[in-house]
Amino acid sequence: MTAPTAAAAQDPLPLSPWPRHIQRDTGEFTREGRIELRADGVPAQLVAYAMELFEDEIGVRPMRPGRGAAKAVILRLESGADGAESYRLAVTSTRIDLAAGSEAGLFRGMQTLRQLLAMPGGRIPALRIEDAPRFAWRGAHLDVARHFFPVEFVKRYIDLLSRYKLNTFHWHLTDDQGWRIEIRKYPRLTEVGAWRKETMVEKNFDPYVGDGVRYGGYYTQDEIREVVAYAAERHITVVPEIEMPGHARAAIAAYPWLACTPGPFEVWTMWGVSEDILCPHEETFTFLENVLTEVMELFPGPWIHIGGDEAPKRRWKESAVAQAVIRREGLKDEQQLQSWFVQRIERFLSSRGRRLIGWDEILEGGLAPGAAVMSWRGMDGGIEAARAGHDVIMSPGSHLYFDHAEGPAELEPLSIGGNTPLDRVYGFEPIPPELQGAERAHVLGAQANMWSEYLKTPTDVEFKLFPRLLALAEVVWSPAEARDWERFSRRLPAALRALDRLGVNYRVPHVEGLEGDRVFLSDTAVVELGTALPGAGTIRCTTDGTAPTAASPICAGPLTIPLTDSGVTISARHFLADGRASPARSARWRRTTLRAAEQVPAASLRPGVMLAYHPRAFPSARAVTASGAATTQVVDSVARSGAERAETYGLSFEGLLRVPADGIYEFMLTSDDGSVLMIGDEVVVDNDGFHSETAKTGMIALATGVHPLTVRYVQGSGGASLVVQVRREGGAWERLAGGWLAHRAR
Ligand code: TNX
Repeated sequence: MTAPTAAAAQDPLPLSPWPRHIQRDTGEFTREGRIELRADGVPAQLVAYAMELFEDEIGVRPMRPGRGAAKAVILRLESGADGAESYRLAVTSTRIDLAAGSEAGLFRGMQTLRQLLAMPGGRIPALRIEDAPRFAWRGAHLDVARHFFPVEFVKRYIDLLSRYKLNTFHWHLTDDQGWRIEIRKYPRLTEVGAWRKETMVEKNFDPYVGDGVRYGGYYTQDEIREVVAYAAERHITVVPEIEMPGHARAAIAAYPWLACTPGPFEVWTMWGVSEDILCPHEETFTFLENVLTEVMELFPGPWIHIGGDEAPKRRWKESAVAQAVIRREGLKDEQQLQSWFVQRIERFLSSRGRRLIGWDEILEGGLAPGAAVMSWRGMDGGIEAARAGHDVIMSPGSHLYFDHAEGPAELEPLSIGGNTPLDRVYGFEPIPPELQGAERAHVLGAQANMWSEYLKTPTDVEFKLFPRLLALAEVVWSPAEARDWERFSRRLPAALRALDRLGVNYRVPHVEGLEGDRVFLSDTAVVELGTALPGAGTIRCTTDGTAPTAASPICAGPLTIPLTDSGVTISARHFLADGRASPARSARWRRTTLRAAEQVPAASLRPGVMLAYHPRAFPSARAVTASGAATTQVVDSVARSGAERAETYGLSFEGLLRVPADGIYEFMLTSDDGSVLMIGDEVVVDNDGFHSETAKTGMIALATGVHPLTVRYVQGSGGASLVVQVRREGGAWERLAGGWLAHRAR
């Protein structure tokens, strides 16, 4: 008995997504010897696809039958079998049998076969697989309005989806920043609406900074047909999205009479939500019906997505035309006008045999029964829609927004924000526990959304798509019971190698174990580094301040680091076999001593800290001081209370921290916008600046007793939040409140 065989039997097969039933037999199919392909009654296109697949994966093109080959690949379309996407695959040492009740099932099965053929040496272990999808809607979306992607890339995107058994491509074709589909009746949509004079640089909203470079592009109807046909070959339905009544500024720039105000309008050059939306007069409906008629000619699938999200009602409030429609139709307000708008479009689409789908806002104010809802603002819209009897696609921002960052912001390219790591996607459950019985069947599936404000190139999109698409594929295809994070991560290295061969720019998982700077009360410390993908590659690190390279030492297992008072910088990167690497991650680890407590008589301590509120603008959190405050009061927790009335303001908390025992204490500041925490003169956590909700941590060694505590917070614009937490090293996080806080009696 030799070890390799035993080990090979243990190795998880490189299948992604994992199939419903799999049984391994003895023996293996190898590429040696002559192989024939038998596919009676299977359409030529699928046979050609199968031929190419063998050639791509093992460099062997099977022969036509009847030449006495020793091995056979047999594709069969079985009548009577489940017509959906299920398939059966059996491999022995001489035969590969793939059978399905539909062409789509054969195609899905071929993806499993492809992954097996890619195993080292083209050797497939004998096995039997019976497989079928869990959900009917397994989707991924691509926004081509904010940034335009050429036809070649759109096809590649679709091909990549098809390899992981997704079946729906949601093509976001229009938005405020560009109209990307040729409409013969309205040529200005692409002559004018497909081009913007420039694009905002990074996040320079205010003051606005543009790049001065004209930008745009669109797909001709021939190109659209080409993409739809390409997707159909892969059994992928293309769902076109034409946004209305909001996110329509590019259309309005082309035809200003679509708006409620005279304009003029430009195709938008920055991100966000434009107030200029389509006006609900008859000309708009004629326009939309004409546009949708051409759209329906191009897209044969059942679904037409009409957007419906984020439509500010200000223009309708101020428009005589919109108000007249409200009166004429006996509507209550602008909200109901939006619902009436969507229902009118729904009737138009359903009279032509199509189904309307829209973002969850279309639920507000009532929705026609046949319409479906895509839940993006969390799961609630989806739950409400399913309870009301609508079909639902789950695509919550919390789990399936692939434009969000995948790791800590400092390790990511500029993105819209958020933090949606691989394991979060993998842990997503499309059917929420709130839904019961028949309601559950309304969840048709789930989809990832790829908004492209900060994705300029195909390479940027691929970085966001993988490896998270592999996690999504398993969520929507595999049975819920088969979901196993540990097994999934063991299969990932093989999946990434397959992506390497296709030249996909997937994200290399970052190094874990260097989350923030640390302090120690000892002369040495032990560092243990890892990644979300143990075994995929190697972690290399330095402690001399230089950047880690492919030649730096490998840091496997626990490493003891000698510390100094000034600190040691540990930097690490995760390298894969092909040389691709994660960004370097660094942390400063420092030897320290206990900070002595203040001498304050216990009798003069009072509970809580002093909060000073300044209803005015500050350049940073650090610049907020206690003096000159509008109000000062004692509060029993360090947090933004929500009682602050000004739009922009500063808060300063001052008092004493009660430390129960000698030790190292860690603080976490989660804020939108900036915050800082100081003990005495030392800045322990610096989370300053104007930013969306972000968490930062810091550590300090403190002696038993009380220590001067200051926390400062600045609110600029948008969201406002401040949460401060503390923990004794190794303990659980607690809010910085109650017994942690004191101030001196005056
Ligand atoms: C919200 S999701 C939007 C999009 C943005 C996206 C950015 C939705 C229906 N609307 O217009 O691109 O957030 O994450």
